[in-house]
Amino acid sequence: MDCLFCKIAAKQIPAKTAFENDRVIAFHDLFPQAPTHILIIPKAHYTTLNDVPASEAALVGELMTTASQLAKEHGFDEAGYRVVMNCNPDGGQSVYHIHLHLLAGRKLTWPPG
Ligand code: D5M
Repeated sequence: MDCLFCKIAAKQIPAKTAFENDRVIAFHDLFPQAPTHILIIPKAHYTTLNDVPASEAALVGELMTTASQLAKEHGFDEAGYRVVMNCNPDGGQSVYHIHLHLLAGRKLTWPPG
């Protein structure tokens, strides 16, 4: 499958890895929108959030708990951070393999654009 993030998960394309286990890999965004901007993805391919069955709820939960763990490790848990998953064009998704953005290190504005 011609998927950028599958290739990163398979180490066919380099990325700066922040965390990895059998199910999940986290790596630094190539075009950071905050001082710390990490993407957390499942190694299994799901094109959008719409494609994740309820049976994989634990996997999506693991993306979130990985984000909070990384926030703690980087010292952002008290100051705060944002996690966001974009879905389809109006949601701003540009890479079609689900990924959770972890953004931290500056005061983030709300609502997002
Ligand atoms: O987010 C897709 C994100 O993926 C966006 O913030 C840029 C990032 N990106 C694109 N190519 C790479 C590579 N090669 N390494 C790391 N990060 C990358 P979306 O929510 O789909 O717009």
